[in-house]
Amino acid sequence: MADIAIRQKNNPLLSPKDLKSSNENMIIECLLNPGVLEFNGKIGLLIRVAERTVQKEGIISVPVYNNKGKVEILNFNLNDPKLDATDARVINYDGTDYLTTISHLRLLFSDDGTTFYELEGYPSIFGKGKYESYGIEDCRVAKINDIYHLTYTMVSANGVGVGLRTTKDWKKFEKKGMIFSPHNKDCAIFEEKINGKYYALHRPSSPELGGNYMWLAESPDGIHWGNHKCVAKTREGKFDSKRLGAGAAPIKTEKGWLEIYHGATAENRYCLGAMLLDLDDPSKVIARSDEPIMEPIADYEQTGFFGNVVFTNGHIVKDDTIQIYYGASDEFVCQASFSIKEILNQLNRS
Ligand code: MAN
Repeated sequence: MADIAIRQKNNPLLSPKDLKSSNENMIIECLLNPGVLEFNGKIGLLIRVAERTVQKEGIISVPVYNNKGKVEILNFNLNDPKLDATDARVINYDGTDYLTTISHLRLLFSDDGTTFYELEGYPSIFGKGKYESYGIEDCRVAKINDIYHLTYTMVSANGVGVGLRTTKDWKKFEKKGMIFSPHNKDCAIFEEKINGKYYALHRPSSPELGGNYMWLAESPDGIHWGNHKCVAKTREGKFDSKRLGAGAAPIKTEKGWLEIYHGATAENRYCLGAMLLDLDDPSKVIARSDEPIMEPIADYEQTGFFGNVVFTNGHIVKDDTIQIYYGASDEFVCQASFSIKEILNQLNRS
Protein backbone atom coordinates (compact mmCIF):
# COMPACT_ATOMS: atom_id res chain seq x y z
CA MET A 1 0.00 0.00 0.00
CA ALA A 2 1.20 3.47 -0.86
CA ASP A 3 0.01 5.30 2.25
CA ILE A 4 3.08 5.95 4.45
CA ALA A 5 1.51 8.45 6.88
CA ILE A 6 1.62 7.72 10.60
CA ARG A 7 -1.66 9.08 11.92
CA GLN A 8 -1.91 10.63 15.36
CA LYS A 9 -3.93 8.26 17.53
CA ASN A 10 -6.00 11.11 18.99
CA ASN A 11 -7.30 12.07 15.55
CA PRO A 12 -9.40 14.03 14.88
CA LEU A 13 -7.65 16.65 17.05
CA LEU A 14 -10.38 19.23 16.51
CA SER A 15 -14.02 19.03 15.43
CA PRO A 16 -16.63 21.77 14.86
CA LYS A 17 -18.08 21.26 18.34
CA ASP A 18 -14.75 22.22 19.95
CA LEU A 19 -14.94 25.92 19.05
CA LYS A 20 -17.49 28.71 19.50
CA SER A 21 -19.04 30.26 16.42
CA SER A 22 -18.12 33.86 15.55
CA ASN A 23 -21.66 35.07 16.37
CA GLU A 24 -25.00 33.66 17.51
CA ASN A 25 -26.56 33.57 14.00
CA MET A 26 -23.92 31.18 12.75
CA ILE A 27 -23.03 27.57 13.47
CA ILE A 28 -19.66 26.01 12.79
CA GLU A 29 -20.03 23.41 10.08
CA CYS A 30 -16.37 22.53 9.44
CA LEU A 31 -12.88 23.02 10.82
CA LEU A 32 -10.29 22.42 8.15
CA ASN A 33 -7.01 22.95 6.33
CA PRO A 34 -4.90 24.83 8.90
CA GLY A 35 -1.82 26.92 8.19
CA VAL A 36 0.92 26.04 10.69
CA LEU A 37 3.44 28.28 12.45
CA GLU A 38 5.84 28.36 15.37
CA PHE A 39 5.63 31.40 17.64
CA ASN A 40 6.98 32.09 21.16
CA GLY A 41 7.81 28.39 21.68
CA LYS A 42 4.31 27.26 20.76
CA ILE A 43 2.83 25.58 17.70
CA GLY A 44 0.09 27.67 16.13
CA LEU A 45 -2.67 26.51 13.83
CA LEU A 46 -4.44 29.05 11.69
CA ILE A 47 -7.58 27.03 11.22
CA ARG A 48 -10.15 27.62 8.54
CA VAL A 49 -13.49 27.82 10.35
CA ALA A 50 -16.40 27.38 7.95
CA GLU A 51 -19.71 28.62 9.30
CA ARG A 52 -23.22 28.31 8.07
CA THR A 53 -26.42 30.10 8.94
CA VAL A 54 -29.07 28.20 10.88
CA GLN A 55 -31.19 26.43 8.21
CA LYS A 56 -34.99 26.51 8.00
CA GLU A 57 -37.20 23.84 6.46
CA GLY A 58 -37.69 24.12 2.68
CA ILE A 59 -35.12 26.91 2.36
CA ILE A 60 -31.38 27.01 1.83
CA SER A 61 -29.67 30.02 3.41
CA VAL A 62 -26.18 31.16 2.51
CA PRO A 63 -24.04 33.80 4.23
CA VAL A 64 -22.09 36.59 2.48
CA TYR A 65 -20.20 39.57 3.90
CA ASN A 66 -21.58 42.94 2.80
CA ASN A 67 -19.38 46.00 2.07
CA LYS A 68 -19.25 46.88 5.76
CA GLY A 69 -17.88 43.45 6.65
CA LYS A 70 -21.20 42.31 8.23
CA VAL A 71 -22.74 38.94 7.44
CA GLU A 72 -25.86 39.09 5.28
CA ILE A 73 -28.07 36.06 4.74
CA LEU A 74 -29.53 35.10 1.35
CA ASN A 75 -32.46 32.65 1.24
CA PHE A 76 -33.39 30.36 -1.66
CA ASN A 77 -36.41 28.09 -1.94
CA LEU A 78 -35.29 24.47 -2.22
CA ASN A 79 -37.87 23.68 -4.94
CA ASP A 80 -36.98 26.71 -7.07
CA PRO A 81 -35.98 25.32 -10.52
CA LYS A 82 -33.23 27.96 -10.81
CA LEU A 83 -31.46 26.43 -7.80
CA ASP A 84 -28.76 23.75 -8.10
CA ALA A 85 -27.83 22.50 -4.63
CA THR A 86 -26.16 19.19 -5.50
CA ASP A 87 -22.68 20.02 -4.06
CA ALA A 88 -22.38 20.38 -0.26
CA ARG A 89 -19.83 23.18 -0.74
CA VAL A 90 -21.36 25.45 -3.36
CA ILE A 91 -24.83 26.15 -4.74
CA ASN A 92 -25.77 27.89 -7.96
CA TYR A 93 -28.79 30.15 -8.28
CA ASP A 94 -29.71 31.52 -11.69
CA GLY A 95 -26.12 31.34 -12.92
CA THR A 96 -24.43 32.75 -9.79
CA ASP A 97 -22.40 30.56 -7.42
CA TYR A 98 -22.67 30.94 -3.64
CA LEU A 99 -20.73 29.06 -0.99
CA THR A 100 -22.90 27.23 1.54
CA THR A 101 -20.45 28.26 4.27
CA ILE A 102 -18.30 31.31 4.86
CA SER A 103 -14.80 30.85 6.27
CA HIS A 104 -12.57 32.89 8.54
CA LEU A 105 -9.18 31.99 10.02
CA ARG A 106 -8.80 31.32 13.72
CA LEU A 107 -5.49 31.07 15.55
CA LEU A 108 -5.07 28.31 18.13
CA PHE A 109 -1.92 27.46 20.06
CA SER A 110 -0.45 24.30 21.53
CA ASP A 111 2.46 23.36 23.77
CA ASP A 112 2.54 19.67 22.83
CA GLY A 113 1.33 19.75 19.22
CA THR A 114 -1.90 17.87 19.91
CA THR A 115 -3.93 19.89 22.45
CA PHE A 116 -4.95 23.29 21.13
CA TYR A 117 -6.48 26.34 22.81
CA GLU A 118 -7.36 29.92 21.93
CA LEU A 119 -5.31 32.72 23.52
CA GLU A 120 -6.83 36.09 24.30
CA GLY A 121 -5.38 38.98 22.34
CA TYR A 122 -4.82 37.02 19.11
CA PRO A 123 -7.68 38.01 16.81
CA SER A 124 -9.42 35.84 14.23
CA ILE A 125 -8.88 36.97 10.67
CA PHE A 126 -12.00 37.73 8.66
CA GLY A 127 -12.53 38.50 5.01
CA LYS A 128 -13.15 42.14 4.23
CA GLY A 129 -14.01 44.06 1.08
CA LYS A 130 -15.38 43.04 -2.29
CA TYR A 131 -12.77 40.38 -3.05
CA GLU A 132 -13.37 38.51 0.24
CA SER A 133 -17.16 38.78 0.50
CA TYR A 134 -17.51 34.95 0.50
CA GLY A 135 -14.71 34.58 3.07
CA ILE A 136 -11.07 33.56 3.23
CA GLU A 137 -9.72 29.99 3.18
CA ASP A 138 -6.79 27.58 3.35
CA CYS A 139 -3.97 29.82 4.58
CA ARG A 140 -0.31 28.89 4.09
CA VAL A 141 2.18 30.50 6.48
CA ALA A 142 5.76 31.09 5.28
CA LYS A 143 8.25 32.63 7.71
CA ILE A 144 10.89 34.67 5.93
CA ASN A 145 13.39 36.25 8.35
CA ASP A 146 11.10 37.37 11.17
CA ILE A 147 8.03 38.09 9.02
CA TYR A 148 5.18 35.61 8.64
CA HIS A 149 3.68 35.69 5.14
CA LEU A 150 0.07 34.52 5.01
CA THR A 151 -1.14 33.44 1.57
CA TYR A 152 -4.78 32.48 1.50
CA THR A 153 -7.73 32.04 -0.83
CA MET A 154 -9.87 35.18 -1.26
CA VAL A 155 -13.37 34.18 -2.31
CA SER A 156 -16.09 36.39 -3.81
CA ALA A 157 -18.50 36.51 -6.74
CA ASN A 158 -15.57 38.07 -8.66
CA GLY A 159 -13.72 34.77 -8.45
CA VAL A 160 -11.14 33.00 -6.35
CA GLY A 161 -7.70 34.62 -5.96
CA VAL A 162 -4.69 34.60 -3.63
CA GLY A 163 -4.37 37.24 -0.91
CA LEU A 164 -1.27 38.15 1.09
CA ARG A 165 -1.08 39.57 4.61
CA THR A 166 2.04 39.79 6.73
CA THR A 167 2.60 39.91 10.48
CA LYS A 168 5.38 39.74 13.03
CA ASP A 169 3.33 39.34 16.21
CA TRP A 170 -0.02 37.78 15.13
CA LYS A 171 -1.77 40.88 16.48
CA LYS A 172 -1.18 43.47 13.78
CA PHE A 173 -1.41 42.52 10.11
CA GLU A 174 -0.42 44.33 6.95
CA LYS A 175 -2.63 43.73 3.93
CA LYS A 176 -0.76 43.41 0.66
CA GLY A 177 -3.86 42.80 -1.48
CA MET A 178 -4.45 40.12 -4.11
CA ILE A 179 -1.13 38.75 -5.40
CA PHE A 180 -2.52 36.19 -7.89
CA SER A 181 -5.78 37.12 -9.65
CA PRO A 182 -8.67 34.65 -10.35
CA HIS A 183 -8.83 31.82 -10.80
CA ASN A 184 -5.93 30.98 -8.52
CA LYS A 185 -5.34 29.32 -5.14
CA ASP A 186 -2.94 26.96 -3.31
CA CYS A 187 -0.10 29.48 -3.06
CA ALA A 188 2.97 28.48 -1.04
CA ILE A 189 5.92 30.88 -0.78
CA PHE A 190 9.41 29.38 -0.35
CA GLU A 191 10.90 30.36 3.02
CA GLU A 192 14.21 31.48 1.60
CA LYS A 193 15.33 33.29 -1.52
CA ILE A 194 16.97 31.34 -4.36
CA ASN A 195 19.62 33.22 -6.31
CA GLY A 196 18.34 36.49 -4.85
CA LYS A 197 14.67 35.96 -5.76
CA TYR A 198 11.53 34.96 -3.91
CA TYR A 199 9.65 31.96 -5.32
CA ALA A 200 6.07 30.76 -4.91
CA LEU A 201 4.05 27.79 -6.09
CA HIS A 202 0.51 28.63 -7.17
CA ARG A 203 -2.42 27.02 -8.98
CA PRO A 204 -4.23 28.92 -11.69
CA SER A 205 -7.12 27.12 -13.41
CA SER A 206 -7.62 27.25 -17.13
CA PRO A 207 -10.64 25.07 -17.93
CA GLU A 208 -10.93 25.53 -21.72
CA LEU A 209 -7.29 24.96 -22.66
CA GLY A 210 -4.89 23.62 -20.05
CA GLY A 211 -6.19 22.57 -16.64
CA ASN A 212 -5.64 22.77 -12.89
CA TYR A 213 -1.84 22.68 -12.92
CA MET A 214 0.86 23.75 -10.47
CA TRP A 215 2.89 26.79 -11.47
CA LEU A 216 5.96 28.58 -10.14
CA ALA A 217 6.43 32.36 -10.01
CA GLU A 218 9.34 34.54 -8.96
CA SER A 219 9.46 37.95 -7.36
CA PRO A 220 12.00 40.64 -6.42
CA ASP A 221 10.09 41.67 -3.27
CA GLY A 222 7.69 38.84 -2.32
CA ILE A 223 4.69 40.94 -3.42
CA HIS A 224 4.92 41.38 -7.19
CA TRP A 225 5.15 38.08 -9.08
CA GLY A 226 6.14 37.19 -12.65
CA ASN A 227 8.07 34.85 -14.98
CA HIS A 228 5.43 32.12 -14.41
CA LYS A 229 6.31 28.56 -15.31
CA CYS A 230 4.14 25.47 -15.31
CA VAL A 231 5.87 22.83 -13.16
CA ALA A 232 3.40 19.96 -12.80
CA LYS A 233 0.30 18.83 -14.64
CA THR A 234 -2.54 16.46 -13.88
CA ARG A 235 -1.95 12.82 -14.91
CA GLU A 236 -4.62 10.61 -16.39
CA GLY A 237 -5.47 7.50 -14.42
CA LYS A 238 -3.58 8.64 -11.31
CA PHE A 239 -4.62 10.13 -7.96
CA ASP A 240 -3.96 13.65 -9.33
CA SER A 241 -5.89 13.23 -12.60
CA LYS A 242 -8.21 16.25 -12.20
CA ARG A 243 -6.34 18.84 -10.14
CA LEU A 244 -3.30 19.34 -7.99
CA GLY A 245 -2.09 22.14 -5.75
CA ALA A 246 0.78 22.94 -3.40
CA GLY A 247 0.60 22.23 0.31
CA ALA A 248 2.78 24.36 2.60
CA ALA A 249 6.20 25.92 1.87
CA PRO A 250 8.62 23.47 0.20
CA ILE A 251 11.04 21.72 2.59
CA LYS A 252 14.74 22.09 1.83
CA THR A 253 16.52 18.70 1.71
CA GLU A 254 19.93 17.69 0.35
CA LYS A 255 18.22 16.18 -2.70
CA GLY A 256 16.03 19.15 -3.53
CA TRP A 257 12.96 21.08 -2.40
CA LEU A 258 10.40 18.57 -1.18
CA GLU A 259 6.81 19.63 -1.75
CA ILE A 260 3.85 17.75 -0.33
CA TYR A 261 0.85 18.50 -2.50
CA HIS A 262 -2.77 17.46 -2.90
CA GLY A 263 -4.07 15.71 -5.96
CA ALA A 264 -7.72 14.97 -6.75
CA THR A 265 -9.64 12.85 -9.21
CA ALA A 266 -12.79 13.86 -11.10
CA GLU A 267 -14.73 12.06 -8.34
CA ASN A 268 -13.21 14.54 -5.82
CA ARG A 269 -11.08 12.01 -3.97
CA TYR A 270 -8.26 14.07 -2.44
CA CYS A 271 -4.91 12.39 -1.68
CA LEU A 272 -1.43 13.70 -0.88
CA GLY A 273 1.56 13.24 -3.15
CA ALA A 274 5.14 14.50 -3.08
CA MET A 275 7.49 16.05 -5.58
CA LEU A 276 11.11 17.05 -5.51
CA LEU A 277 12.21 20.32 -7.13
CA ASP A 278 15.74 21.29 -8.11
CA LEU A 279 17.48 23.27 -5.33
CA ASP A 280 18.88 25.84 -7.72
CA ASP A 281 16.05 25.98 -10.25
CA PRO A 282 12.76 24.96 -8.62
CA SER A 283 10.94 24.97 -11.97
CA LYS A 284 12.65 21.62 -12.63
CA VAL A 285 10.83 18.60 -11.19
CA ILE A 286 13.38 15.91 -10.30
CA ALA A 287 10.90 13.30 -9.07
CA ARG A 288 7.20 12.94 -8.33
CA SER A 289 5.19 10.25 -6.59
CA ASP A 290 3.41 7.81 -8.84
CA GLU A 291 1.17 6.80 -6.00
CA PRO A 292 -0.13 8.92 -3.13
CA ILE A 293 1.86 9.11 0.12
CA MET A 294 -1.44 9.48 1.95
CA GLU A 295 -4.99 8.52 1.00
CA PRO A 296 -8.34 9.04 2.73
CA ILE A 297 -8.53 5.64 4.46
CA ALA A 298 -9.43 6.41 8.09
CA ASP A 299 -13.16 6.66 8.80
CA TYR A 300 -12.89 10.40 9.68
CA GLU A 301 -11.21 10.94 6.28
CA GLN A 302 -13.97 9.14 4.42
CA THR A 303 -17.08 10.46 6.13
CA GLY A 304 -17.87 14.06 7.01
CA PHE A 305 -18.97 17.34 5.41
CA PHE A 306 -17.23 16.37 2.16
CA GLY A 307 -15.88 12.83 2.43
CA ASN A 308 -12.81 11.16 0.91
CA VAL A 309 -10.58 14.16 1.48
CA VAL A 310 -7.13 14.57 3.04
CA PHE A 311 -5.82 18.09 2.40
CA THR A 312 -2.77 19.73 3.93
CA ASN A 313 -1.34 23.23 3.85
CA GLY A 314 0.78 23.28 7.00
CA HIS A 315 3.55 21.37 8.71
CA ILE A 316 6.40 21.45 11.23
CA VAL A 317 9.72 19.87 10.27
CA LYS A 318 12.07 18.40 12.90
CA ASP A 319 15.11 16.47 11.62
CA ASP A 320 13.74 13.62 9.49
CA THR A 321 10.12 14.09 10.57
CA ILE A 322 7.45 16.12 8.85
CA GLN A 323 4.51 16.61 11.14
CA ILE A 324 1.62 17.62 8.92
CA TYR A 325 -1.68 19.04 10.08
CA TYR A 326 -4.50 18.35 7.68
CA GLY A 327 -8.18 18.69 7.01
CA ALA A 328 -10.08 15.38 6.91
CA SER A 329 -13.41 15.17 5.07
CA ASP A 330 -13.47 19.00 5.06
CA GLU A 331 -14.72 18.78 8.65
CA PHE A 332 -11.94 17.81 11.09
CA VAL A 333 -8.41 18.93 11.85
CA CYS A 334 -6.00 16.00 12.14
CA GLN A 335 -2.29 15.32 12.38
CA ALA A 336 0.05 12.76 10.81
CA SER A 337 3.80 12.29 10.41
CA PHE A 338 6.10 11.25 7.61
CA SER A 339 9.76 10.38 7.45
CA ILE A 340 11.52 12.53 4.86
CA LYS A 341 13.81 9.58 4.01
CA GLU A 342 10.85 7.32 3.40
CA ILE A 343 9.18 9.85 1.09
CA LEU A 344 12.42 10.30 -0.84
CA ASN A 345 12.81 6.51 -1.15
CA GLN A 346 9.29 6.22 -2.49
CA LEU A 347 9.99 9.00 -5.02
CA ASN A 348 13.07 7.15 -6.23
CA ARG A 349 11.02 4.06 -6.91
CA SER A 350 8.41 6.00 -8.92
C1 MAN B 1 -10.82 22.62 -2.61
C2 MAN B 1 -9.84 23.16 -1.60
C3 MAN B 1 -10.16 22.88 -0.18
C4 MAN B 1 -11.02 21.69 0.08
C5 MAN B 1 -11.06 20.76 -1.10
C6 MAN B 1 -11.96 19.55 -0.90
O1 MAN B 1 -10.11 22.31 -3.75
O2 MAN B 1 -9.70 24.54 -1.79
O3 MAN B 1 -10.72 24.00 0.45
O4 MAN B 1 -10.54 21.02 1.23
O5 MAN B 1 -11.51 21.48 -2.23
O6 MAN B 1 -13.30 19.91 -0.84
